[in-house]
Amino acid sequence: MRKVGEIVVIFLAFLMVQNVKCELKDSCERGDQKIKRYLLYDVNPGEGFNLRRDVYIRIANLVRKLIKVDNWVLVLPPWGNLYHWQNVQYGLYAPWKNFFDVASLNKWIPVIEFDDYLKAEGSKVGSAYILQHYAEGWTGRWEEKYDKKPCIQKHNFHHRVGLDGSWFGQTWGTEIQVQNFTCLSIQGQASTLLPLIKQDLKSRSILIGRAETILHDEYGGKWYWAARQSMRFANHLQEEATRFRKNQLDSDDVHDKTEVKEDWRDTKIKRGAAVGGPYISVHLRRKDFIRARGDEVPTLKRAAQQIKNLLKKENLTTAFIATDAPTEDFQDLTTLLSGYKVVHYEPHPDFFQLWNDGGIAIVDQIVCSHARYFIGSYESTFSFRIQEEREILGFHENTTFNRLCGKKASCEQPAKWRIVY
Ligand SMILES: Nc1nc2c(ncn2[C@@H]2O[C@H](COP(=O)(O)OP(=O)(O)O)[C@@H](O)[C@H]2O)c(=O)[nH]1
Ligand SMILES: *[C@@H]1O[C@H](CO)[C@@H](O)[C@H](O)[C@H]1NC(C)=O
Ligand SMILES: *[C@@H]1O[C@H](CO)[C@@H](O)[C@H](O)[C@H]1NC(C)=O
Ligand SMILES: *[C@@H]1O[C@H](CO)[C@@H](O)[C@H](O)[C@H]1NC(C)=O
Ligand SMILES: [Mg+2]
Repeated sequence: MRKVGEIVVIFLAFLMVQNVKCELKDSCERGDQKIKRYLLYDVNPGEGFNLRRDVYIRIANLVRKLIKVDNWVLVLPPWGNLYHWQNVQYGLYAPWKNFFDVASLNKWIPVIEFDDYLKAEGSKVGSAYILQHYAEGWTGRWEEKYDKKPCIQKHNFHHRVGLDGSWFGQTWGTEIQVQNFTCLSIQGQASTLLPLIKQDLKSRSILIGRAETILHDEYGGKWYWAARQSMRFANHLQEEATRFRKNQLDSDDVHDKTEVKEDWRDTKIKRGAAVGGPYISVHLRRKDFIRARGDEVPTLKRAAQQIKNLLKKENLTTAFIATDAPTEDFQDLTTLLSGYKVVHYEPHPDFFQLWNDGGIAIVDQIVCSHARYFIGSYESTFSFRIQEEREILGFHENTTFNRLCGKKASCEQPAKWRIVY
């Protein structure tokens, strides 16, 4: 009888341990359905679209490491009215599928749209960590570290008394309830966060705020490029760019030798194999860059001169211009380039209605990516993303890593971040 009692006690203890384990570690199996955990992230509201694409790669690679241990899913942060998207109504948020092929992202790591997260989990998050630098700045030599600290920058969250200590905050147009809210001073890269996330076993969902604070694990390395290749543009944008190239620029993938595989994982790039359409493409960044990078941004006259030289050098007569400049400036540039065919993408109002500033910018980028020769703007992430696209398409690097010079007739050219496998 004693024996049976002992066995029962041991069995109960075993059950309890199992239970505790399940509660602590949300990765416990229920049937064959592994419990999902969600990583959400957000970026400083002031950052533009193309830096945000870069932050995605940093976080996606963190998730790549997390899914080795647990069943993590990355929640894609909706696109709000970014600083440059002047036609997007305040408070409206667009899903990633408006701009990217989400099925293609999913071939790299598991991702879902925020809307689907809300449907599955409701507007709750276990822990939020808002990243910040150390108030005292860099301390001595470089070391990776993080510490819970008082918040030093503005954030959306506020404490509400009486509700089990939860915090509440507007996030992408939805009020999110956060159980544990922490500001985290950090210096390091994405994987610096691994121990923190692995220790936080109670939270099924974790939100990382101000994710641009952490660096890449390896910018330009193998995993950088794998994540980057998974970021294919949405079909409706690719098709628009294809139509435009065909109609306005006599350019198509067969002649240009820029055909891509259905699945980016099957792609093996032959450098220099891409020819590109019979035009040069220019990304002429203006607006805030004129103020912020004055000496490095050319006047329209100097830009026109450089474009003419390139057209002669490439023995071409057509220049495609992507720019955020006002229409008058584009007209002036066209005049300065008289004798050449100067092409600019103007969307049909229906297309604009649907995909807005973000969609147009991507069509501009795709068209730039397929040109025989590309020249971009100094330190513009918009230009950087075009250069990457050209790497993926297999262009010779001489036709890709070029920038317009500002005041000086010759200037330092962009670093060649070549694709690696
Ligand atoms: N359509 C279009 N939009 C542009 C162009 N250049 C800049 N923009 C807009 O301005 C934003 C620039 O911000 P960002 O993406 O951060 O790139 P960066 O500021 O150049 O590094 C883009 O996201 C676009 O919305 C362009 O050539 N064409
Ligand atoms: C929140 O923090 C408290 C105290 O550190 C901890 O006991 C609790 O498990 C945490 N909850 C979650 C969901 O992380
Ligand atoms: C330049 O292009 C023209 C027309 O496409 C062609 O006839 C000519 O041979 C080219 N010249 C050189 C030097 O490639
Ligand atoms: C690329 O540029 C370098 C440096 O200007 C030059 O030496 C090389 O010949 C170029 N290669 C091709 C294929 O144009
Ligand atoms: Mg920017």
